[in-house]
Amino acid sequence: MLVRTLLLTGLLAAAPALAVPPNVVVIYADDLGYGDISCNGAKAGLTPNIDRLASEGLRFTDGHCSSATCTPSRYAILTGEYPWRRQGTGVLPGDAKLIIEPGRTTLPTVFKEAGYRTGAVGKWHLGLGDEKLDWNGKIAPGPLEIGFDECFIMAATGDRVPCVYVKNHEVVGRDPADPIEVRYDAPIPGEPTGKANPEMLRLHPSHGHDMAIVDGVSRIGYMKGGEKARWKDEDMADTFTSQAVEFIKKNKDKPFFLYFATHDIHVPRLPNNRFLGKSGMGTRGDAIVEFDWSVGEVVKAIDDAGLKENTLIVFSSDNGPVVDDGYKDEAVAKLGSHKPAGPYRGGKYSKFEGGTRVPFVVRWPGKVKPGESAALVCQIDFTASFAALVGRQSPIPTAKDSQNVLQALLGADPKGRETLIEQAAGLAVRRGKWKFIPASGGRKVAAFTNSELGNDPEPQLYDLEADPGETRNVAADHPEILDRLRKDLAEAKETQ
Ligand code: NG6
Ligand code: CA
Repeated sequence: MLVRTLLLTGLLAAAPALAVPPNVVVIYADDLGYGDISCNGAKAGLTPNIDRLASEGLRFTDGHCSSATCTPSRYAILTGEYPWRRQGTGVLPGDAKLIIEPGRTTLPTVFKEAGYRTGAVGKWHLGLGDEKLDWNGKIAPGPLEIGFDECFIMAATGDRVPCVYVKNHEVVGRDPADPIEVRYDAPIPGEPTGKANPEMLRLHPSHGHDMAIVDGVSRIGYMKGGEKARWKDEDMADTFTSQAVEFIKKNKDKPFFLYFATHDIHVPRLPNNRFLGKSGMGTRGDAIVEFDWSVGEVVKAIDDAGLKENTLIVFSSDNGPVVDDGYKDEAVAKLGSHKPAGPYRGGKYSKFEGGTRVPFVVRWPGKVKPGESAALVCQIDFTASFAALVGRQSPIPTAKDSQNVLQALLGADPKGRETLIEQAAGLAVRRGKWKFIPASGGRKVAAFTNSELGNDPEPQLYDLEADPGETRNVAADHPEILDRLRKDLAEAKETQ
């Protein structure tokens, strides 16, 4: 251990002068729960590529996204700031403007300023453009204005319009003769909708999702035109994965940072035919198998390029799991004994651990010893931690919630953060084994998704060591601890 620590200290002290700085690849799943991968308890063989990655790396059992939905978690991972400090960081519509200010220090600018080539592939969901964006013109500001050298993305989610890809500043396959119109406030006259034309659908909504019909699936929001530019849901994983692989191949001779954010396993779950039936759990499970394939392809591209030893891969998810998220895809009926959140309570939208405790693996052969870590770490820490990795000296004032937990990410520190604020509809606090959820009104279970939200008129305190499933509220037995965590929350809120 001593030798290892010294080695790491030596490595880090020498970081600015590292002859070959490590590449960093973030593989970011959408809605993948803690228990959705075999190495975290799902049935054997469901996720062989992820399991291999985990067996070659460090698997965290207390790794978190900042929030129990997508946009805020993505805001946190890229800025290092708690999203609840800012208005407008909730789940965004597909025509929202960019919510990260250009010029600000971000996760990608940290790498860019250290001489890395930076790329974003996949789901964006942080807004594009400033006020009213013309999808037929230059799409900016966006990823390129906040630190990425190149991007190939979808604007928001698979279930939101516009259903097109954006490469750098342009819609891929745009056709001036068939302009794209996007709106969220009212239907576009003459265009079919899921609500008015259910006979046109191949996948029906279970709630919401009854607006524009694209590729036989009704979505959130309305769009018209851009027929040739529209994506095919079944090809999306192939498209994003090949873009990620191409980025790796193209940049194998220089240091690079790749942010690879898949659409899987978000709704609508329409995996490619070759994955259908592979999980035995319906299309939600098949989307996990498809996602695992994507992970395998990206890791293979890294290893085949001879970059295995010199690439740090982080694999995680943007929020906890949800089973029925708005389409009749039989996810609930075919779930069987599978536990998407593993031993944790709640999932997407929830203040219970299942909301933000997600799959979390770091692989860096030769530098990170394979194994398991119980350190408390959060994706919000990537900005400060990777700044330290690339030898950046100056603090990042705008990334004030990002802690340098590099030693924990590398396996040298078993503890990680002292405290963490978890966000769903409301906030919760972690300190070591303790979890505090302030008293909150509102429904206990979400109307459609059936997610346990974590609301309770009484304050809740859980001892996660004795009770990982948050079943016994021990607030009355530990007033002093309740007090301590209340103060932690108040202090975090006061930080400007
Ligand atoms: C909800 C959608 C859900 C999903 C979520 C965002 C309905 C009824 N539900 O509003 O399907 O899109 O937003 O998911 O429309 S996230 O992973 O991008 O945060
Ligand atoms: Ca998500």
